[in-house]
Amino acid sequence: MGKDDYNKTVSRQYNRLLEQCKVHMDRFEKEYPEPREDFQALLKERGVSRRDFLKWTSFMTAALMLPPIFEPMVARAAENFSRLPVVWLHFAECTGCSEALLRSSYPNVDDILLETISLEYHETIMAAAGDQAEKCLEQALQDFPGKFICVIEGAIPQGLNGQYMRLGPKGETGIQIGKKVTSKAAATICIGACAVWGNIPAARPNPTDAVGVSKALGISTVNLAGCPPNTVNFTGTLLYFLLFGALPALDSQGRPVWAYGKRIHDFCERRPHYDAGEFVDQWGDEGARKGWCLYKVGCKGPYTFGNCSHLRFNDGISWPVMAGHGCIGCTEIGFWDTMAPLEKPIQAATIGGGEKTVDDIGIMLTAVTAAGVAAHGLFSALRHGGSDKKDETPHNE
Ligand code: FSX
Ligand code: SF4
Ligand code: F3S
Repeated sequence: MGKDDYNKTVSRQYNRLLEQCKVHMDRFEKEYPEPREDFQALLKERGVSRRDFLKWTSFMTAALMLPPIFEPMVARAAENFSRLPVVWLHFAECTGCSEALLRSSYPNVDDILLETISLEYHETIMAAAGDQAEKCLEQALQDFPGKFICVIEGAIPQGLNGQYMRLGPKGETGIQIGKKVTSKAAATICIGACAVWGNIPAARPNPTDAVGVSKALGISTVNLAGCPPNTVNFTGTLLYFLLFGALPALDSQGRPVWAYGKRIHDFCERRPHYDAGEFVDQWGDEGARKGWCLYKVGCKGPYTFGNCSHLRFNDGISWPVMAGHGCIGCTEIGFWDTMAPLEKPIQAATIGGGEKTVDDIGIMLTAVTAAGVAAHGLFSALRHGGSDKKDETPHNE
C-alpha cells in the first residue's frame, strides 16, 4: 500500500471511530444522570481560561494517542465527567493515591475534573460513617448496577481467610466487600501499585498474604500502576471510558498502553548524560550538581514503563528524576523487592550473571535499550526466573 493510500485508510478508520464515539456519547447523555456540576462555570470560577482548557484538551487527546479530530469529544467527555458514578474502596494502603488526586497546590483542569467526580462512596472523604456510610454504598449498588466504575485503592490480605482486613459495621473482609461491589460494576480500576499487585503490604515477608485485587477476586482489572500513579493516568482512563464506553487497550500486566507503553529511560532529560557515560557517583557530587544520569545511584528508569518522564507530574512541573532522585520503578511489579536496594544499581548477577561492574551493566543496558520493549521482556523474564516466583508473577495474568 502506498503512503497516500495508507494515510487515507488510517483517516477513514479514525473517522469511523469518531462516529462510534459520538453515538456512544449521545447514548451516555440520555442514560446517565444529569451533570452534577456546570463544568464550564466551574472552570471560570477557578480562573481556568478557555485557552487553557483548549490546551488541556489537546494535551489529553494526544496523551490518549488520539488524533486532533477527537479534541471536541474529549472536551465533551470532560463536561460529562460528573455524570459517571464512582464507588471508591480502600483496602491495605497508605491513602497516598487519594491524597495525590485530591490535594494540589493550584487548580488545573484535572483537579477540577476530580473535584466534580460523582463519588457515591469514598471512605476517606465522605461525611457519612458507620451504618450511614454502609447505606450510601448499598444505595449506589442499587441505583447504578452495571453502570458505575469501581475504583480500588490498596491490596487485599488473603491470610486467615481474609480476616487481616475487616471493614465497616458488619465487619466484612476485604475479599467479601470487593466481590460484592466489583460484581455489580461496569469496570474495576485499580489505582496504585498496592491494588494492582500488592506493593508495600505484599512486600516480603508479606505476613498477611496481601495480593492485588485481580488475584484476590479473580477478576480482570485496569491497572494504574505507580505509588502513587499520575493523576493524568486516572482522569485519562475515565475520559476514555466516557468517550467510548469501553476500556483502553491494556498491556500484559493490565496497564493502559497509552499511559504505560513507553519506557521512563527513553524520554528522560538526563539520557544524553547516560549515553555519554556521565553519571552521578554519589549524592551531592559534581555530577549531581550538573544534572548527570542517576543510574549509578540506583535509577531504575531503564527497566520501568510509564509516562513520568514525558508527561511529568503536577501539570508537567517535575518528576522524580528531575527532582534529583532516581526512578525506583514504582510502576513495575513487586518493585520494593525486585528493584531493591533502591539507591543502588541492579546487581550484576541479576542482569547477566558473573562479576560485572556498573559500567559493564551500563554498556549492556545501552545495547538492550535499542530493543525497546524487548528489554522489558528480558528483565521480566529474568525476574520471574528468581527464587520467589509467587511474589513476582503478575497477579492478573
Ligand atoms: Fe499504595 Fe495508594 Fe503507594 Fe500509597 O493508596 S500505591 S502505598 S502511594 O496510597 O495504594
Ligand atoms: Fe534518566 Fe535514570 Fe535513564 Fe539515567 S538511568 S537516563 S536518570 S531514566
Ligand atoms: Fe515511579 Fe519512577 Fe515514575 S519511581 S513515579 S515510575 S519516575
